[in-house]
Amino acid sequence: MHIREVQLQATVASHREGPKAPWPQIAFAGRSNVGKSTLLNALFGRPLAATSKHPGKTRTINYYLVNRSLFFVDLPGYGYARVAQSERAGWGKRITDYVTSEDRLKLVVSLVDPRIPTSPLDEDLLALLRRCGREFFVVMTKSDCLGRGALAAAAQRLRRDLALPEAPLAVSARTGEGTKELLGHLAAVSAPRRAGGEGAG
Ligand SMILES: Nc1nc2c(ncn2[C@@H]2O[C@H](COP(=O)(O)OP(=O)(O)OP(=O)(O)O)[C@@H](O)[C@H]2O)c(=O)[nH]1
Ligand SMILES: [Mg+2]
Repeated sequence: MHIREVQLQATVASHREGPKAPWPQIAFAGRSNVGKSTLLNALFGRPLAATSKHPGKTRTINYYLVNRSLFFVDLPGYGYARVAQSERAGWGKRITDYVTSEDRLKLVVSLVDPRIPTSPLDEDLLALLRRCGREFFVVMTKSDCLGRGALAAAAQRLRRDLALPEAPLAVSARTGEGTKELLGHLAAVSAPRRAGGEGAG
């Protein structure tokens, strides 16, 4: 997929207040600080999404309209300890609500940090996605921060712990590693469905 055009279309607290357009949505989910917003900026080739070295930057659901035909959705990060328990529970509910009830959601890109032990929060997200029958694609962020051997070991661990059919894709917003492959994977989702395929209408 080539991103010719992108703009921030909506910033909302709940997906129910999100854009009404029928375009498919691809959501980016992961723990706070894993690099969702930074990866989106790398894919866009422009710093549209606000990022921070402190966790808890993105607290709303942000919709980016790509090529006037597809939304990339930047979700609030989960697992950020330094917010009130009530707000954390609220985020979990909002993400769960979005994932379980948004018809236009076609794919969830699940971002995981290869530098830390497999997170139960990431396991929870994948369990939710599997329960709802959602398509997902796992990527390891910040690949520039690990040596090749450590990255390969993390990929095997995550594949095993998260019961993935293949090793997660390594990406880096800093070096650009994996971003072309990721866009290639997303293109399959955004391509118009053939007649008779699901998702028509
Ligand atoms: N070295 C390196 N740092 C990265 C990379 N991607 C993100 N970061 C850093 O990680 C920190 C968090 O990035 P964000 O994109 O704000 O993370 P987020 O997942 O959107 O976080 P929340 O909005 O809190 O959920 C920032 O300091 C980024 O510069 C990467 O590929 N390589
Ligand atoms: Mg963010």
